Parts: sequence; structure tokens; C-alpha cells
Amino acid sequence: MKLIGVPFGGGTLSKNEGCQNMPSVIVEELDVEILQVDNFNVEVSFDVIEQKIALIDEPVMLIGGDHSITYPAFKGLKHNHDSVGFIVFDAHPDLQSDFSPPTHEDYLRALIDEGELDPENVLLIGARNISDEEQEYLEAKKIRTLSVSEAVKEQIEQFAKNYEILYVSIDIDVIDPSLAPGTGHLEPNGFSKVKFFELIEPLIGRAAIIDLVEINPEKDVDGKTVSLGIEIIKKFCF
Ligand SMILES: [Mn+2]
Repeated sequence: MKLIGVPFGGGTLSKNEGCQNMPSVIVEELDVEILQVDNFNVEVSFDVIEQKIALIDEPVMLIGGDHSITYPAFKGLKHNHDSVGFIVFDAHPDLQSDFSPPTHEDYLRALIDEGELDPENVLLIGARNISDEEQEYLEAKKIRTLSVSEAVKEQIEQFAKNYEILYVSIDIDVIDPSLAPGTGHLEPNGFSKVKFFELIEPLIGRAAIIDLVEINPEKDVDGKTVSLGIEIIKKFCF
């Protein structure tokens, strides 16, 4: 699995300023290609990401950067595949409206509203801070969700089976803040490390693209979050 760093934090609205530095931190330890993006130009950066993914014909793990990178990366995958299953681990559904271009708060809604992603191909895992507007959208679009307490490996396996091509997106804030404090929006009562690793097990070797986003080395405590991120990368890549 090819490892690509995407040092883009332009969609964070400054709340997670610093997450664009994660790729340069892991480059010291892992063999990672760093994509050239421009944090002051969202359109150009999104274009670079989308085109890169569209041209790649091997499994890729993207290291963000903020969650907005999923928007162009998913679109890039769609260049070559019609039906893609999308599994996202995130404390937030990222379904707010009215941001243009898409940010980490609404990238998923943008993909659905623009017809890139059929809501029935989405599985949202671990969301626990959901606005009323997002709840309405989840219900209207009949998006499948698994809460922290109800998620089990078998359901993820079952969902994944339906798709030849899978995109897996991991926002580090799905993990409990005591284990992953280095991120922009801390939400209590997340997954334990043991539980999370159990849940991703059926996805190892299965996904066309995995992204790991929102890790912020500048907000980290004792390097915990960066280390956990590296552990997750190694699970998928080695
Ligand atoms: Mn999140």
C-alpha cells in the first residue's frame, strides 16, 4: 500500500491549525511521498489531490491534513470506479451545510449533494456530536450509522462485503480524547484503542483508499496521538 502525505489544513477554519504538519512529522519514520499542496489555495490543492488519486492504480493510504482532503480524494477515485462503498470513522458526521468550497465540516454532505456518493453506500461509525441539522439530514438520506456503543466488527465486515471498491476514512477524533488528544475537536466517550483496532480488522487489505486525518502534532500530549497514528498506518500498510 502506497503512503502519501497530504499536508493540507486549509479547510479547518483555523480550529485545527497545525494538522497540516502531520505528514512532515511521520516522514522521519515512514517511507511517505509528500504531495505538494497550497494551504492558501483550496481549489488548486483539491485539484492536485483529485488528479493524483485518479492516476494511481494501486491501494493508497493518505495522511492528512484535515478532513476536507477526503472530498477531492473520493472524487479522484470516482474517475475510475462507479460504485464505491464509503466507511467513515468520525466523532462528527461532517454534514453541515453552506460551506463553499467544502471543509472538514461539510465535505460528506457536499459529496452526497453533488451526486458523487450515494447515501446508501455510506456507513458512519462513532459519531457522537451531531447537530439537529445533521440529524435531519442523516434521517432524510437514510444514512447508516453505528454508535460507539453499538459498533461491532461483524457489521462492518457485512457492509464491506457489498463493495469491490472501498474508501475508508478515519478521523482520529473517533478515538477517545484520553488516547488521542492531539486534534481540533475533542469529543468524550470515543473508542478505546483495542476496540478501534478490532473494528478496522476486516478492512485491512480491502480498501482502495484509506485516509487518516485531523491528527495535530501541535496539540498533541506526550506524542500520544502521533504514535497512535503511526500504529494505525502500520496496521494498514505493513
Ligand atoms: Mn471529526
